[in-house]
Amino acid sequence: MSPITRYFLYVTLLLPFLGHAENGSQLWLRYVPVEKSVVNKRTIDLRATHAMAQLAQKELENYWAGQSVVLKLDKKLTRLKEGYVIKGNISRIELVAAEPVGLLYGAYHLLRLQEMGEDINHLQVEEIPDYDIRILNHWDNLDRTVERGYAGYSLWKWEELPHQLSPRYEQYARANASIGINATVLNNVNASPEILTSHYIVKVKALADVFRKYGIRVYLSANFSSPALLDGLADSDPSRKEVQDWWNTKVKEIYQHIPDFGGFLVKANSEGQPGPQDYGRTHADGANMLADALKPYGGVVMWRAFVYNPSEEDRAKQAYQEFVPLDGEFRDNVIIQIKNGPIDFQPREPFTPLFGAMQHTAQMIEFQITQEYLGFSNHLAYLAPLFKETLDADTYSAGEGSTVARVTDGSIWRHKKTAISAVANIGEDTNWTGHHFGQANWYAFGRLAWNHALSSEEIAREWIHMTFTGDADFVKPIQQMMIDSREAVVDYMMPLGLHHIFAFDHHYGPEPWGDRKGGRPDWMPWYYHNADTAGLGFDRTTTGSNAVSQYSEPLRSIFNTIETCPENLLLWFHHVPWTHSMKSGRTLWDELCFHYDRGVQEVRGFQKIWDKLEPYVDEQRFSEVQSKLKVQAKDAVWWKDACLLYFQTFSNMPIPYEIERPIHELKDLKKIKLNMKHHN
Ligand code: BDP
Repeated sequence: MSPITRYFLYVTLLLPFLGHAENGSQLWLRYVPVEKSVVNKRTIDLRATHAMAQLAQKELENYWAGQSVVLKLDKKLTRLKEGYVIKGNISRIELVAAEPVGLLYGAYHLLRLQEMGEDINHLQVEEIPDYDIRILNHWDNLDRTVERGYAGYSLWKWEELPHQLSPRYEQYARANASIGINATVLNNVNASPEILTSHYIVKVKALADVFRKYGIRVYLSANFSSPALLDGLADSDPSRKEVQDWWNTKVKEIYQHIPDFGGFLVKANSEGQPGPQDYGRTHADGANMLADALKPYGGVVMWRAFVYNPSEEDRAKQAYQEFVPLDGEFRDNVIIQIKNGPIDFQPREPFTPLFGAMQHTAQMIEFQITQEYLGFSNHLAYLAPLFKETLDADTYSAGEGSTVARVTDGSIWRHKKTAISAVANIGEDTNWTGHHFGQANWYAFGRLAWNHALSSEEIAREWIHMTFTGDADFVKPIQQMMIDSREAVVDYMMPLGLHHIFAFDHHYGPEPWGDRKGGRPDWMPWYYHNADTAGLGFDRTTTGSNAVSQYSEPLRSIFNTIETCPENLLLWFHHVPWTHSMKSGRTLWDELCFHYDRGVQEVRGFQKIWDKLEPYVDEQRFSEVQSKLKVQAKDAVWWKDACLLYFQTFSNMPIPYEIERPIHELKDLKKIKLNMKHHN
């Protein structure tokens, strides 16, 4: 190669990655193109013709700096599903999959090993995904606002589609494929019926065509009243033939454009959305109607269990009461989509007792990656520990070891398809997620959907290596900070099982005193914390709302008894006297104060860790994270002062002298009204 060619190669290929400031737009995909000298020495030999296999080959051609690789398809290896086998020694690697997408996933596996500096000379890998459908839920509206989205407008530029394709569509698909995500719901569960018009279906098709290259199937949230709203049917009663026919025709139209369309996600009879109960029908009647329309094409209905009504009944019990009696009535292409906790994506909840309680119905988890209740994109909160806490929780529904992961991944009860979902935190922001560390939560969801046995530590380590650097002096403290971060948020917002004491509209700041005139009681903080002069917490024991009865033994008794109830869920299940003696020997009141203070101190600690590591991080990302940590530190003090000063009006006990004094007055904090309007 002439010096001029070499220089040219250097400038075009390498410089953009070396000299330039980073802005987070590359996510964890900061692969460096391989040098020509390497390319000459190794081959990426493809023994298949499928376009996705070619894409796998291309990714390795461009970025794999190791030995030669041969990629093969072997359709007989069905046990691998979308997974792969990698075997290799110092001179040659063989990557085999049953499906073309398996080769793509295998290619990203190799690149991850390379990025992390792992041994690539002795490879014996077999990877099989734990769930068939690994899906993101976008709560994106057609006007490009994003419900509970904190990273700018929606990525989907509906007004430009189908003619113009933003380069970000492909980048999005590639990022998902690199972590094994294979499906996406494009629109908000509070679904606008318009998404099902012919006008929008061609736009959806344009996106589906891009995503398909990376093995990603498109799903849509469907508004249950679409037949009436779009085409003037008298109603959308699922028992009427005309309504079923409407859906059959609509589904046929969708599949004409999108032959691998995944199916529908439905929020019905929940928070004002229409549903089968409007006509005296059940959730099963509604879900089955859609399932029947999708069945001939292999489509799936993801029917949400997030239903509750203002009533005398504890909100935490309602999904179980509604769905358990319907077990066995759903078609086999219906999966019930259940939020990890029984209330609503709080910083900490016990798992929803519905998990494992319906043995004849497929169930899937819905996590929330977007931080609606964990400080938006302002707070650093690594969510893998939260996801793991639910996945690893033992439901005891089929005896010991029936974890939420195992009752949903098909290993205890076989169902046709298994799935796992999460509400995305992605938007138009340059760095995709608003906070650079928000990327780690997208990454962690994908990795856990692929393999729920991975540890939070391992996932953090991978992400840090690929997103920042592999230098141990950086990786170790940042990994620790990430691992601690979710608990820090719990501490300064809602420790010991407190929940939903957020400001009414936006769910960002504290408003434990909140009480909207005429508002639904089950949207009011006092409904959840029940503070009075006797104590604090929601009594869900057998003498209270009896929500404990929805859990299998021995959990029911463990939760029911104040002495055995885990302290991190104490106020979820019990109304506890202020003077109750905690395991530490402190009173409940003192313990509460210590948790709030610990949360504040931890965030201050994160600031110190981050500032000290400035030399390891590029300028832009360093200063952006630094500013966000400042906001988080201020917010943590705001939370602590608001909650302690307010609860103190009930406990009438002093804040222990060891902890920092409040710097706000309760009356001033009560006046704060953030302009972040949103329906609850
Ligand atoms: C709540 C959100 C609301 C969503 C709802 C849901 O506040 O915006 O529409 O969940 O999941 O967490 O349907």
